[in-house]
Amino acid sequence: STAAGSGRLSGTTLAARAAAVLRDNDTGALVTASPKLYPHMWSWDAAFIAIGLAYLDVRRALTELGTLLAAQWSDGMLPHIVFTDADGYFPGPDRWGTDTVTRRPASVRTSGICQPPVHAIALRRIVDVARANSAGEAALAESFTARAWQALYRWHRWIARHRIAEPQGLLTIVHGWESGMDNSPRWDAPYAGVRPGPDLPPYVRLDTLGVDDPAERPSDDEYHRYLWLIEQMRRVGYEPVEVLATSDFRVGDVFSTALFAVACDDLADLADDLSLPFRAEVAGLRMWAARSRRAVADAADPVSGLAFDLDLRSGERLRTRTVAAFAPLLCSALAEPLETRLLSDLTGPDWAGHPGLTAAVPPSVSPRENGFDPRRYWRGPQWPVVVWLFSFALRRGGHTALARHWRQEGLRLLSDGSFGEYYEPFTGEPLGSTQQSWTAAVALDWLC
Ligand code: 9WN
Repeated sequence: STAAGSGRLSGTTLAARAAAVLRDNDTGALVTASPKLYPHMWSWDAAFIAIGLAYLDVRRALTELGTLLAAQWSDGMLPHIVFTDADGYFPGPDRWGTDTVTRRPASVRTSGICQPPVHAIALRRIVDVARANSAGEAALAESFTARAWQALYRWHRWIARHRIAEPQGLLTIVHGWESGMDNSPRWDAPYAGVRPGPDLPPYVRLDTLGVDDPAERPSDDEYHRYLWLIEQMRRVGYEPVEVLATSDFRVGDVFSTALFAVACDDLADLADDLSLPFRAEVAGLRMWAARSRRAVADAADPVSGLAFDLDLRSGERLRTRTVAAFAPLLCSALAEPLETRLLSDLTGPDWAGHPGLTAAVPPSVSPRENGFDPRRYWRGPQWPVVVWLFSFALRRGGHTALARHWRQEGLRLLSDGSFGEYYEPFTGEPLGSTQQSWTAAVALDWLC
């Protein structure tokens, strides 16, 4: 079933393999992010995984979102990791020290930070998939939505209350992990201001054991800073106001802000669509969506249209050219001619149109940017989930031909069937973890 000896699997075989990855990583209540490197549930992975699951079993997809929502803290925060009993990942729940935090539900162990708010986007997608499947599945998805809506709203309200930095209106992150793009060069300048104290408790990294080559992961120096930030937050009990006041890292993230804008509208649309009785909440969501979209537009360079993060501690604009700078395309933040300008940049030779690429989809950093590293994590490789987000947004924004093209090129990347976490852009080699659940989920959404 490979295409003419190319080592590429046919669509049917690839879909079957993707389904097998999700099945193999399924513990019953949750699908782990990957079998070896990440044996727990990650917040934004879970959203994408749920979309993939919807093509196999809508009920199971809804369970995934339900498991994540059951770990929601009483103030509304959705934690970035929901831990299983598995060992082998560091920092685990003991290091996070969240067991003493009473806002965490007693039944689960979690981390103390969050990740990009893509969950309402996923739920809306699942409702659409369910409706296309059958009346029975549609009813399941709709009744789940009616039950889960307020929890998702409380998650959005937590962000609006605690993480929207005025006057810029960007979504604030307090750790690179909250962006989902851990060691992106976006965060190099802010991390330079993170100075681990001598009282940082010792630790041993485990993540480097889960990959072929430690150079595919962040450096030790970066990890030291990651652990220091956790230590700072642990000391204030992850209390949101105190975290903002004490953290060495406070950045307005354009990519997360764009996703928040889309997610707020999607959650509001779900309420309207199902005639849920939440008029005031829907008005709030529409306002947060508009405010976030405006913040992304305000962060955009007036000539190039690229949107740049803002270091809220130093006031510095972070002008590294990473794929996140195309955030305005995710939420249609910019009017013409800037939108077209951004699109031609992203499809041109600095990005997806670079002549050396195996698959013509955007890498995490432009190959023409200083410091681009084709093998190291968020510093250059292509990430299927990011490609999926852009092609999904482009299709919604009416750029259907380009969306179709990226779907096809994205599938080219995945067609060896190993479901890598990320890919070397020039050789197409899968890097990091394999059997990565969200990569399999993205394949299912593209194929089904
Ligand atoms: C830290 C699970 C997660 C993704 C992130 C990705 C990576 C974790 C790590 O893996 O981060 O949260 O240990 O490297 O950067 O986007 O959610 O797949």
